Formats: sequence, structure tokens, C-alpha cells
Amino acid sequence: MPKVLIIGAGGQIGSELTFKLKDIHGSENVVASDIGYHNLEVVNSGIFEIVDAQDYNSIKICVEKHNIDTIYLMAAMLSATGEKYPMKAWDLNMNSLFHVLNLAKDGFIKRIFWPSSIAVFGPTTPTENTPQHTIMEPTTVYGITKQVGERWCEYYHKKYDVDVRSIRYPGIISWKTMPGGGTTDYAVEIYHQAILDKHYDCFLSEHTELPMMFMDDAINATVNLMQAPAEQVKIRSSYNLGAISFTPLTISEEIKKHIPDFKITYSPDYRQQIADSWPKSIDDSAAREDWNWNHEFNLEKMTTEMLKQLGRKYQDSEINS
Ligand code: VAH
Repeated sequence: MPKVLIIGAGGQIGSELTFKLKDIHGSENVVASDIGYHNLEVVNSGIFEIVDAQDYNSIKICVEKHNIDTIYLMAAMLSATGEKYPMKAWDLNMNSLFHVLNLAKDGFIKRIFWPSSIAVFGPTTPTENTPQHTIMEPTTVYGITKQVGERWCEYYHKKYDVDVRSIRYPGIISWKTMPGGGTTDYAVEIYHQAILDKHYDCFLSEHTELPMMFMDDAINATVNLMQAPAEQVKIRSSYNLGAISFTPLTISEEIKKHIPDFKITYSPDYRQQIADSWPKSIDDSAAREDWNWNHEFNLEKMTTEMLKQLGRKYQDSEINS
């Protein structure tokens, strides 16, 4: 069975990917790792190691100790935080990728998943149904790291036959683990605040349309891509992936169908400029053609699931407090 290592397993996507990969490969074949013990649910769910994604030897020691052949590199600094700490974002996002690519080039591991983002696109990119191949002039450090990272992934595949696979994730919405430092995080916060306060003060303006996806769809896409036969993975930079596009206004209207007296207000901050540089919707036909990608959650189904799960989570925490 492939021995899988998730670097950044404590994060929003990394944590859910860890549990899904345990279901698929068996817990004994999955090693979760992060820079610290901040996600105790992940730490206590099986094999856990402290791995510094910026330290080549830290990763290599873990790979050799557990006989790892596949790495999911989920550690990164996202768009909003990356604008506050540009050089830290560059160092973390690029050093970690080079270490993992070089471990594959040198034969220590066989396969890599590396997340890119629709943040690779910029204000000069066509915003509607953004094509797989189009102009890409990102204006955030995070977007720059993802654009450059895609170039290196494709280079290592072509020059060294490294089996690296990647997806340009849109904003990801989930209820299990809070996101951190993203511009699309409003679409998670709004559900929590709807339940806790019946009011959310949104840091983006009401008509800011962005491409989004429910976590279950993102995890299924990741697994489907990694399980696809190599010859079907025709794009080795990164695949466009879309699902649903909505604005703070439309998601608030959907929430009101469940919580009629929910109120949203708007206080755009520095993240508005980031969001304005990104597409509104994504053409992901290449992913649908090459490895049968298809999303299951629309805004209505996602909102029902988010409010059900968060309602249960807050009820449980009240009972246990
Ligand atoms: C961010 N959630 O907001 C990430 C994502 C498309 C956005 O890459 O930075």
C-alpha cells in the first residue's frame, strides 16, 4: 500500500485530506505532519510527526522513517497573510515545494500533490469562465508563488519525469477546521456568525463574486486526480477547478432561507483589492475531460450542510462546556 505523508495536515484542507486518505489507504499507511500540535484531532488520529516544510532534512527523515512514497504538500501561507509578510510567504511556499520536488527527482518519493489556486490569475485575466490557458499576472505574493510553483512543477515533470499533480483550488468552504489567512475565508466565517450572532460584518463588498467550492468536492477532486492513470493527467502545471460562484449578497440570501432574521453588513478592508484581482468563475472543462471531475454541492446544498453541521457542533460544545 502506498505510504502517504501529508505536510500541513493541521490546516483547513490538510486536516480533511488526512482523514479521507486514512479511509482510502488505512490509518497505518498515512502519516500526518505539521510544524506544531495545533490540530489535536489530527495529532490524536494516528501517526503524527513534527515536520518543518522549509527544512529539507526534516522532510527527508520523515520520508525514510516511514517509507513514504507519496507526499501531499498542503503547507502554505495564503493570500491575505501573504500580503502582510511577503518574504515569509515566498520562503514557505517556494522552499517547501523545491524540497518535495527534489526528493522526487532524487528518487526518495514517487508522487506529489501540490495545491495551486485561482489566485494565479490577476486583474488582466478574463474574469468570466476563466480558461485553463490564459494571461496570468497575479498581483498578490501568494498568487506569484502559485504561478511560479506551477512552472516548476511542469519543469520537473518534463525534465526529470517527476509525477507531480496539482489543482488550482477556488475558495474552499468547510465546517470542521477554520481556514486561516485567506481572502475567501468570509464564506466560512459567515456561517459561524449566522449561528452565533445572526449577524455578519463582511470584509468584502456585497457584489464581490468569487469561485468557491465545498470541501467534500475539493477532497474528492484531489483524490480523483491522484488516482487517475498518469496518461490521463495531461496538464502538469495545475488544473483549473471550479464549482459554484457567488457573492456575499447571494450567500446571505441563501442563509436567510434557514435563519430569516440573519443580517449582513459590509466593511470592505484590504482584502477587497485582492478579491477584485481574481476571476468570478472558472472553466474547468480540462479537469472534467481528463479525469472525470464533477462537483456535487451547489450553494443551496452547501448552505444546508454547513448550517446543519455547525449547528450540531455549537450545540455539542455548549453541552460539553
Ligand atoms: C485564499 N483560500 O483566500 C485561499 C484561496 C482562491 C483563494 O487560494 O487565499
